[in-house]
Amino acid sequence: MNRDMKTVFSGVQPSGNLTIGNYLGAIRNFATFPEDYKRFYCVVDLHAITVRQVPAELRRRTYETLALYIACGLDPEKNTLFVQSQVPAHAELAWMLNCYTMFGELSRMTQFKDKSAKHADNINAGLFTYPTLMAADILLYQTDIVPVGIDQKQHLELTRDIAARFNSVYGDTFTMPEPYIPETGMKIMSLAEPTQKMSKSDPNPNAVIRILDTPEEIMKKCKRAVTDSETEVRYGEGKDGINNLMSIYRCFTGKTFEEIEREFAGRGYGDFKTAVGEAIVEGLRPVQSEFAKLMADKAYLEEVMKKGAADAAYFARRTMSKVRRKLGFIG
Ligand code: AQP
Repeated sequence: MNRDMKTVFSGVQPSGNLTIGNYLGAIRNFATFPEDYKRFYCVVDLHAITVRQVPAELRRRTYETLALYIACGLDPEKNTLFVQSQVPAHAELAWMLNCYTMFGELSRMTQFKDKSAKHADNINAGLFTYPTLMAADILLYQTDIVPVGIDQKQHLELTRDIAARFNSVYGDTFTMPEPYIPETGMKIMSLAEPTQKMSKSDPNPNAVIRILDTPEEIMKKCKRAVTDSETEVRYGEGKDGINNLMSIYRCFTGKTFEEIEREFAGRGYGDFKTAVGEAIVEGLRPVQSEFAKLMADKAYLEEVMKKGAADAAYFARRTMSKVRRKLGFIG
């Protein structure tokens, strides 16, 4: 690979049916990088097992996540689309980087704190070292740019700290990655508790709009979304529910907050919620129809995975041979 060429890496966990948060904060933006960038997009199944998964569901969602990548505009001929567990170098580098990551650093990660609270009966070591695996994912490909939602910013900063630490001991080994956080759709919030992030593993079905929800489900969830006791569609403090719906509407329509406020002046929340639901339904329609076609052809998806894994493994090997040599491993 020509090092003048910028490298992009990102991933999504197949840990639940994907939400419009995953779509607006991450996947939709993956397709915006120009063709002269080397682009790796991974289904990060190793990350998903940090919380208990039902194996058959994990397998199904792995296919689905890959199909959604393609349905959202990622052409497998132009992007390296692959499944993390099919490239063992991710786990190998993660182990090595664990030895260059401090306990105190991992203890400060807010995702670890949040997920430990949610899964108090299963606070496993993988949940704790999740960010080191994420660092391995990114550093393995000498990544320059990582498109993620703002919730992942802290992990990105840790990745940079780990890379800098390793480079300072062993000389220039890893490229220093930069997060790419989109201005719109930075953080989509739960429809039931708009101060919390919308998460695909949220057990409350009304909190989350999934990319594959039917139009009826989307309309129903929008209508039930928690708002406030006012009636004015206005972006402002204390209006978390409305702010979130306005952000979603903005992402799907391209309108500014001022335009949205003008559009719904004097019309109340009912009309606004209907419009938000319709914008989501329309925005997702082409993705859903492409997804259905792709899921009907498993053999094609397997071919994409295989080709993607081979391509990713080629680049991963180059970094691994450098890392192994620097650490003093033989061969
Ligand atoms: N609510 C969100 N708003 C904007 N971006 C979001 N992302 C996730 N939720 C939102 C972005 O989606 C990408 C993939 O996320 P992930 O699957 O790696 O894990 P996550 O951030 O932990 O996502 P979830 O939906 O909350 O999954 P679970 O419930 O399994 O933990 C990331 O780029 C993330 O920023």
